[in-house]
Amino acid sequence: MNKTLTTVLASLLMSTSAAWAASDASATPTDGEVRKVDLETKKLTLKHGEIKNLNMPGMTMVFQVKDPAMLDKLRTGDKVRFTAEKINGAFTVTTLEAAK
Ligand SMILES: [Cu+2]
Repeated sequence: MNKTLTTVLASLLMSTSAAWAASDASATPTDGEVRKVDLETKKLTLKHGEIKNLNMPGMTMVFQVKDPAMLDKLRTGDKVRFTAEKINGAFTVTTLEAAK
């Protein structure tokens, strides 16, 4: 392998891991639609777009919520904007607001 190519590959690797580190630090808001609100188990089912900081494509899935009060005003079919993070191994909605 020639030296130029090695340098290019090395810097490519570094910028990729830097991007990962940055995305771990800050959650990007994602669009979602409420599919189910479970007040008993404090869980929320969302159909969501790509969640960049979790490296997750769009899908419908169940989330924990950081604050159960988030669930109070939600109804099935509501459009929301939310951020999610992995907390203690569980995908957790950390912020949530109604989408306009
Ligand atoms: Cu998902």
